[in-house]
Amino acid sequence: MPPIHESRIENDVVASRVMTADEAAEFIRPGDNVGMSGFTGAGYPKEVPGALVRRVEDAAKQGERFAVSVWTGASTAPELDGALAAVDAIDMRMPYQSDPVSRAKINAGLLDYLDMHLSHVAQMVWEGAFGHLDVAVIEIAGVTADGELIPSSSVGNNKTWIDVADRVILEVNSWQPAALEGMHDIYYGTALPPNRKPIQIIRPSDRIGVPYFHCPTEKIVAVVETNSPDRNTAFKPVDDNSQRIAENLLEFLAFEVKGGRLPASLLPLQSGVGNIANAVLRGLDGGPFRPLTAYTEVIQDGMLALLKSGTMDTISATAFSLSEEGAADLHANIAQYRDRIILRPQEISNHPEVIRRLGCLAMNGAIEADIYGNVNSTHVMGSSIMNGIGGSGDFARNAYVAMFLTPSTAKNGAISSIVPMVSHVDHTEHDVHVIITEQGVADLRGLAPRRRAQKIIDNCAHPDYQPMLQDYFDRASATAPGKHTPHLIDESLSWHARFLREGTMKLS
Ligand code: 0RQ
Repeated sequence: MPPIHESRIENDVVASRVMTADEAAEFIRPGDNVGMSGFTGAGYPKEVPGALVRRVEDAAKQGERFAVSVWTGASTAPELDGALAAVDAIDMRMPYQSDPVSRAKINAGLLDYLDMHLSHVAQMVWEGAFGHLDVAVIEIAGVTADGELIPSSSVGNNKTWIDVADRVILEVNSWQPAALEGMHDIYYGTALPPNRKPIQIIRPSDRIGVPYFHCPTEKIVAVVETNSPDRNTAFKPVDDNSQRIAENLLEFLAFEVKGGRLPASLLPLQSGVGNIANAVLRGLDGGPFRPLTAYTEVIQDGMLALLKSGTMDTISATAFSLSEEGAADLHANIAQYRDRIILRPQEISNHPEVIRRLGCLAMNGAIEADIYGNVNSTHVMGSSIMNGIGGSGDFARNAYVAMFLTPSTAKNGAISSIVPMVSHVDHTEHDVHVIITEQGVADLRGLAPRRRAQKIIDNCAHPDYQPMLQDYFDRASATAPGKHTPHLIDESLSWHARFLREGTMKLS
């Protein structure tokens, strides 16, 4: 472990609980529900998961199975999700992951995965829908003299985990900048119905909470000091397709502004992560839309660049998701960023009420979209999970304009991302306003299903697949029993058409 340069624990009671990660992991028992910090590779515990893996391996040597359920904010890192999945130490995982080892286990049927809207998690835990949370393992950036916990590079569900867990294990990571203190806005006003009050955010810059997590010191059973970087995944260089998708999106936004449907400074942006999002953010930098704001989940490199250049005013999110260079930039220049960044619990960053009120412009990725506008963000071939829905549904369902971005083909052109009927639906035709590929833009607003189909085929499909999709649509339109959303459904095999086969039902 790299040397620890400074202690960040100013409270004596908390300092008295410092121990090794192996000692701390003793507080986790087989069958426990464990709430871990971590969101898109930021702010996850760096040492205790490895110690837990060692316990699991020791148990296996004795012929015993040691597994826990792991609840997080979102995706973590190989040393948490990957390491635990590799030794089959996870019974149930929720609510989002993007780890290749976990993905393989989930798709082999060896790991139960609950893929949920990120805004739903905290309320369902408070409701008791998943049982009781036994232990919370939370990375923080420090502890104040009063025993307040300074959040780390992600907030996620940490407030809820600390509130509801019986036992709290803290990892105090001195790699995280001390100047994170004050950037967070932890809201303690949530309640279950019928006692809910309005969330008083009317601009992304509004603060409604406090900068710390409160945790009774008697719940803190172990404290581990660490000095380890976040996952900090490098970005792939922006490829041609991502560049063209970004250009199409920017052109669409310019058209909306020109038509008076969006203000010149746009509306608060929400952006998914990855190559395309990065290209979009780059395209906005120094452009005509300003001052921009973001009400989003994650802050990636491109968003920091927008703050730096002055194109963006404020970002509200729940986590960073930076490359190594992005993290170095944040750490070096945190003084100029810190007043313009707010990190909130994910139940607030993704709150439908707030997203709808602010009128967010949602930009998320898709695996495939169908000709009627249904979008699949999560499954390959209908049965294998890729990552999960994450916050895309929270935003798309409530956005002012819900945009989905995808290259028109996958796997070097072998697969069309525009299909007749998606193999799995995450975002229904009712939630999807605009589809954008490198081929063009399909603005679906105001269009009935068959008009949407023609627009998506004409504007978004790859030319190699356009004739096949047109053929499908033409034949479906000619032969389907219903002409509202025509599909080719094999009546000799279809579950739904069995009533027609058996003559027990007639369509009106
Ligand atoms: O697989 O890496 O094995 O080649 O899917 O695809 O093109 O690299 O795109 O990284 O932007 O991911 C929807 C998965 C897109 C992502 C999705 C294969 C493709 C590749 C990844 P390989 P790309 P991206 C904010 C919002 C849901 C969560 C979300 C996602 C891999 O955006 O997880 O939006 N979204 N959260 O080859 C078969 C197809 C395919 C396909 C792509 N049609 N068929 N494979 N792939 N299309 C963040 C959070 O919520 C935390």
